[in-house]
Parts: sequence; C-alpha cells; structure tokens
Amino acid sequence: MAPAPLPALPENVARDLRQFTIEVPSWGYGNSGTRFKVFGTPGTPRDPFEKIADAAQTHAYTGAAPRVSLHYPWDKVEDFAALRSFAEEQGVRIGMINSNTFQDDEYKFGSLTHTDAAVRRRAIDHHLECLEVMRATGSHELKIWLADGTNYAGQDSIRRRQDHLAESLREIYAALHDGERMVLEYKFFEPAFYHTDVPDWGTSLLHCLALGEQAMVVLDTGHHAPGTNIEFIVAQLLRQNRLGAFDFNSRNYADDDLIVGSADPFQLFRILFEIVQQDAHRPASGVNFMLDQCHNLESKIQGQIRSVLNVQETLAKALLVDREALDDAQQRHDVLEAHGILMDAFWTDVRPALAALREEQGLPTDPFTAFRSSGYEEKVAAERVGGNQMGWGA
Ligand code: PSV
Ligand code: MN
Repeated sequence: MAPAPLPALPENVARDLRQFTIEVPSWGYGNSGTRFKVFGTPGTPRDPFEKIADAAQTHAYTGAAPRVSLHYPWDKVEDFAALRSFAEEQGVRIGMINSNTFQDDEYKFGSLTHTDAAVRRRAIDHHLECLEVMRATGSHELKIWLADGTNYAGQDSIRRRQDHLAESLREIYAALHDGERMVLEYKFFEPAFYHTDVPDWGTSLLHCLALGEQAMVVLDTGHHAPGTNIEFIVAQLLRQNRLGAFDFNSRNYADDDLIVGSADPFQLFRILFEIVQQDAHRPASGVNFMLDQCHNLESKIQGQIRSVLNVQETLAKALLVDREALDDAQQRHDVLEAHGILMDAFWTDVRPALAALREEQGLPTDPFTAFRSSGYEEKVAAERVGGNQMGWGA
C-alpha cells in the first residue's frame, strides 16, 4: 500500500527552515572523553582536513550545516588557504575561529587576565594570530572563551583581573577589520572552581558594550547553573542586539556537552521560541547557531546529524506557535490558555512534515538513517589507518 501523503508545513515556516543553518565544530569529529578515559574510534580523523571531510557529511545529509568552526591551534595547518579550498570543494566553508589560551603551561594562572604583562602579551598575540587565520580561511568571526579564573578565595584580585581583561580585549578588538566580529563566551565554572573571569552573560555583555558594536556575547547552553532560565537570557541579549552566537549542547549536571535537545527538549523549545519571537533565527539577524559538542560514546558524524535534526525539529515547533492567539490569551491574562497554546506547538510531531520539506529540497527524507547506511563510516575506517587520531586538545 502506498504511504499516506505527508502533511506540509505552512509556507512561512517552511521558508524559515530552508534558510536556517547550523555551524558544526571541527572538534566534534575528533575523539573526546573525560579525565577518566578518551576512547578511540576506527576512522577518527587524523588531521583537520579529515575533520572537515567528516563535517561535510553532516551538511551533505542535512543540507543545514554549511560551516565548520575551527579551534586554533588544535586545527593548525601549514596552509590555511589550502584548508579553505578543501572545505569549499567539500561543499562547506570555514566558520568561527576559536582561540585557545587554556592548554599552555604559561596560562596556568590566566591568559588575558594574567598578572604578568608578558603572559598577557602572549595571549593577546595569540588572538591577533587567530585574526590572521580568519582572514586566510574566509572567516569573519573570532570566538573567545577563557579558562581564566581562580580556585581559592584570596588567590588573586578579582578586580585587577577584570581590569587586565578589559585592557587585553581592547587591544584585540582594535585589530578587527570592518565586517569582522569578536564573540565572547561565558562559563560559570570549570576549569576554575572558585571564580571565573567571564562567568556570566552580564560580565560578557559589559565587556562587549565597552568594546563596541563588533563585540557580541556567546551563549553556551551548558554554561549555566542548574535551573537557570536560559530563555530569559536569550530574550534579554537579543533585546540589546548583543547575542552573537550560540553553542548548543545538552547538560544534565555540568558542562556535559551532550547532543543538543537530548537532556531537555522542552528547554530547547523554550529557547528557540524566544529566538523566533525576535526573528533571530533568520540569517539577517547575524546570530550564529553553532553546536559545541563532544561525542564520547556515540558515532561522531551520526551524533552531529542527530543534533542538527534535533534543532530543526524544535525550531519547527517553535515556529508553529500560534503567536496571535498567544498574544490574545496573554493580554486577557488567561494563564492556562496561553500556556496551552505553547504546549500544543511543543507536542506537535513535525517529523513527517520536515521529511516532506527535505524531499522537496532533494535531501534524504531521513538524513540520519541515510548516512548510517551510506557506507561512509566503514570506508573511512578502512582508509584511515596509521597516523594519530585527533582528539579534543590535539
Ligand atoms: C568551554 O567549555 C567551551 O564551551 C568553549 O566553547 C571551548 O572553546 C569549547 O568548550 C571546547 O570544546
Ligand atoms: Mn562552548
């Protein structure tokens, strides 16, 4: 018997979904783990080119992941122009360049915030080098996350470190060209356990406001205390035009970096609903939606494809909210009707309609299963023998 026709999405929702893209992290395709164990997997990339080839699979099957973030120096290559061309041949391009001042011995007590001007100089110069990588790869965004902080009360001066941070960021910001952006990520703890120098959106925003319009906040969904209302932060940053980028992932306990939408799909829905209410899902908003995830146990490419689909499905639900009816219920203070309108959209099964949309775009209706049965993983496992598999931090 022929399958029943798939229900279609309203045209405005379909249009927004066709245009919506997600950036993937190069490090999501390498091995990762915990401080207890990093498991290897056959076929794991051995250099940044192989990471990009794998990332291109995510795009080929979903049609929604056309950019790959690099982490520098994890993804250092001799010829960045060649890496750029390789990415383009694979059908993707280079996205944000993530700086890294958290793995050198010199940064044990801080980088841009360090008491020693020579260490700060080194950290600033690293960021200037990242700007060169950006320009060589066709990227426009420098992403900064700092591991800076202290472990014990009294260990260092919180105030002095903020002053150093402001001064260091000013120098990096001054080196930006027109059309380039600096995005500053926050995280409330880890690796520092007492205080972190950019712990929250307020601190990030204050630095960005002091720097200028090319500085924006990055919100990583895993970087908040349990119970934090992340959608409120999203609404507030959008209201200030300072939400530059998202690092999507899921957490149960700390910065777990699990697949987005896996631990709490309803939270993802609430976040995306704030996004769509301010049209920030549209490319014109300039918000860069990115995955910042590690796949410790599951297949990496499959994990990335699953993540892209989770975001698409949840975005579709957020776009289906009857906003006129919601506004009306809100104005009448009909609390349960308003809540019910939101929940109706959340519980809608959008998967058949998304499959139809993909078919129309010439994509596999079920990208996850199509990739699993493509033979790519078996092929790279057979080909990629010898050399060192890349890992988080390699
Ligand atoms: C820090 O936990 C972080 O979220 C930053 O974005 C880093 O660059 C990234 O993780 C590395 O996985
Ligand atoms: Mn992050």
